[in-house]
Amino acid sequence: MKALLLIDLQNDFCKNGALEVKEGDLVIPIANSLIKKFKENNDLILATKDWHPLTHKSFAKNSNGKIGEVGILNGLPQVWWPAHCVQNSFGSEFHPNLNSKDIDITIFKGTNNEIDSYSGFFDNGKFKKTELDQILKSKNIDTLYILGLATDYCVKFTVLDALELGYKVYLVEDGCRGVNLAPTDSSKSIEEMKDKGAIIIKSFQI
Ligand code: VGL
Ligand code: ZN
Repeated sequence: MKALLLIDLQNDFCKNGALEVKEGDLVIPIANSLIKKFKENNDLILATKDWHPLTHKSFAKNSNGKIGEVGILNGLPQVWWPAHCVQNSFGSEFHPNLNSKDIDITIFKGTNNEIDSYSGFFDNGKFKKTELDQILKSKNIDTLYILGLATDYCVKFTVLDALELGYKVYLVEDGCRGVNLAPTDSSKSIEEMKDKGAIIIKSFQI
């Protein structure tokens, strides 16, 4: 069985958001068209939400870091981000044009102040698992179609963990956009996902 997994389609990663991803909004119609297809086929639709407390230590201001620079948070390398996706804020809501009523299950991540969580499956230290893997297994899902924001962080780490956990993964390339702290970060991420076994496709092929 297959499922659609939408990564962090939240206001803060879209136009005028706190951690705006260039062209982030352009993936919303692509997500909606796939939501429609999966719904028509009775396939499961899941989404992740980045869901930080105001006091999250990935925020530059909470760790005396400089936005965009890399530091260390509890022993792990950490990019310092502007405050974003604060729990229950407007920025943490799904993009208003996303057909979120057809999302069956939402997984919240990044809730622990002390560690960031890019992947929908694990925190960045792989100390704790979210409920995502158990949910997928309980519904006999072995194949994931993944898209969202941002290519070089949450999409990438979700895809790599899914592959390690044994899922067949299709990355919907036109449904992703990246932060690109360095200009080639997104294209390098796509190469890495491909090298590790992800099948790179365009939405029209589904
Ligand atoms: C993300 C940076 C910080 C993402 C989340 O959704 O890719 N990136 N938090
Ligand atoms: Zn975050």
